[in-house]
Amino acid sequence: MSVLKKLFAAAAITAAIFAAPAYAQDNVKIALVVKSLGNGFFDAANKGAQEAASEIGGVEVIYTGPTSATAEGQIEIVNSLIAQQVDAIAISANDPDALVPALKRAMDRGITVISWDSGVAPEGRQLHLNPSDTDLIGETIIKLAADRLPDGGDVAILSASSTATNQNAWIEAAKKALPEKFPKINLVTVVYGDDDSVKSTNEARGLIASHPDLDAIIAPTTVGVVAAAQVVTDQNLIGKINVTGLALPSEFKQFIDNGASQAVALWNPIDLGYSAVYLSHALATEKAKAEPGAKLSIGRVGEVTLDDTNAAAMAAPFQFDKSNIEEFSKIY
Ligand code: RAM
Repeated sequence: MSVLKKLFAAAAITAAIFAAPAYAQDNVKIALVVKSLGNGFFDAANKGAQEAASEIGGVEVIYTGPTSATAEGQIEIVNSLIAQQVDAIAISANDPDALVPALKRAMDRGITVISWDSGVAPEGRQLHLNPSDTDLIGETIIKLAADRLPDGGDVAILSASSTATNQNAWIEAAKKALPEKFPKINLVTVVYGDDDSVKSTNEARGLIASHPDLDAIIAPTTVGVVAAAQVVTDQNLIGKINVTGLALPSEFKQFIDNGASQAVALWNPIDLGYSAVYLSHALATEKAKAEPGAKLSIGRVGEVTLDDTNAAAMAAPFQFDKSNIEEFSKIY
């Protein structure tokens, strides 16, 4: 290379370095805080989160959460993430209010905070990403049971924790849909398994023991639905009690195969984790602003529009049954 060419090349490199936005050279640290570790749904979301990180480049995703699904455990984690000076926190919250002070502290220190999957109150985050429309999910979980009960029947809900924002919103929506759209379905009770397999198993056993006429258990949690289907299988109640709700196909396929369940629903957890990281990065690097009406890109997944509480919803839930669960069980 001639001296002149070398000089030009050096100048071009210098120009490129200075032209690049500051964050392109930084390592943007995004913490994906989940309700609890050891939950396959969140492991799948983390897959998508890591995918977004490598697609964007210069991003480190820290996957973290408490060992059990409590707000206290998440508050401790948020405090340590503030001390570590991460750039963004994307949280699926165990409580809409209890986390607000800690998350406010994070935002006061310049950390971007979003919630996804299970939200925090608007004052504790910049935006919230719902996997799907709340009313639609509420109606879907009842419809899944009602479709198999043409003459009506008794159903019970086995939820996650009693403070989980997402499950509580879905249950409220389900209760709203019942009298209008499913008048023959009788919701006998709601119990809470805390997204813990052992507690969910015990709660499912308790439901069956105290409601001998139960026709269906609806679990709007991937942990609870597996526990309930296992109990129905173990107690030889297949054909008597239909288990349904929100399930991860890879964990639940066996219960569609053995008939403990006819059908379940869910959205793509990989896309959800991907989108949470995508949005966190856009806000943290000031490529996007969270404000009502804003249309925000979520990369390969598309785009979402923020409502007047800075919340957005992704796609409609997808139904899994004998015809397609095998195929989806290989993906998530
Ligand atoms: C569990 C969690 C999560 C929920 C899914 C459907 O894994 O409670 O928050 O979205 O179920």
